[in-house]
Amino acid sequence: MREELMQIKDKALAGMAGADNMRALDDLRVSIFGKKGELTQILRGMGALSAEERPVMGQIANEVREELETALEARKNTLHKAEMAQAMASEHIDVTLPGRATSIGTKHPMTMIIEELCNIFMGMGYEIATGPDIETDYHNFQALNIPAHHPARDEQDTFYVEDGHVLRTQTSPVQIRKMEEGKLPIAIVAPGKVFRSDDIDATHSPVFHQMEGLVVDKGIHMGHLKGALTVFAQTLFGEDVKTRFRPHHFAFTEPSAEMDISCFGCGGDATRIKGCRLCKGEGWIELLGCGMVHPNVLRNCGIDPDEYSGFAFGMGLERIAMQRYNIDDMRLLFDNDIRFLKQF
Ligand code: 2NM
Repeated sequence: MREELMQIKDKALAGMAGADNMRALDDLRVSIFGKKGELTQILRGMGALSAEERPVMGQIANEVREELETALEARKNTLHKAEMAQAMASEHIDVTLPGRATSIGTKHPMTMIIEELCNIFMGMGYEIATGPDIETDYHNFQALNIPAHHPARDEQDTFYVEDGHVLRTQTSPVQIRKMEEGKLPIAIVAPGKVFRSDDIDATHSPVFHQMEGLVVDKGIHMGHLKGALTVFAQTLFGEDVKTRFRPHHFAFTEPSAEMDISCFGCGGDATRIKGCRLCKGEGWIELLGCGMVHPNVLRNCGIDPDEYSGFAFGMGLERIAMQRYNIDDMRLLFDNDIRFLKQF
């Protein structure tokens, strides 16, 4: 047994010296001291020895164990230090490197305008309504008192898609759908994309944005229209802004008008600032179209025009964004150049 113990010791010490990483050293530890380890087996066999031999062998076995444990610990420390040193050399972090910036997005100017206008109208008690971009010919034209072959259909240069559908040329079909639901009174604004087959230039795009509004109740008249739209204009452009209404024609309203606002560049006095860039010397800027909803339109939606009346309005949003943010070319709003967009 003494022989065996010496052999185990020599082999273990040689093994430790040869173990060049913590993993190998730990495997070696298990092969010596583990449950089935060589030294463990020997110590277990002690019970079979005679009473004289047991204390002698026991002492030798304990000395061997202690010596191996000490050697193992020493080797462990050496390997640990070496591994740490290597990790420090290969994994060091250069804390002086500049950090990686996260780029945070900004709102698109059109989004900001839509939110600003929605907030103004919500403050006046209107709800926001939306509808599909692809509409039936009925909702986009016929219900709005624009029959087949009406010149408005040519003017608008509509994108026709398959079986009786069009890309909506205004957001009015949203108002039609709201009236068809039959819940009265109604006070809504409908912001969204509209589509017209226009060539692209600094002031035209085949895709642009509109916001239209609709109020239907008993006793609604032109005074409500003028009051509501004047409050809207003054909230958007400042309370000194004046409005004026010029007669116009739309198929879906009667009477119809266009609303101008006094120029916020020259304060409405175009003679004060010679050649005012905003109103081109007019003193007024056209802002929107409006009118009293045509009785035919109400009837088309199942509303009795003898009982109810309403006003409606519509405006292009790109022009408002361009004035608001001093942008001189509409294409900039659609190019999606981050360098341009993040300025706002
Ligand atoms: C405009 C101008 C005038 C309008 C009319 C309707 C509806 F559905 F109630 F008939 N919605 N929007 C309207 C009226 C739109 O845009 C320049």
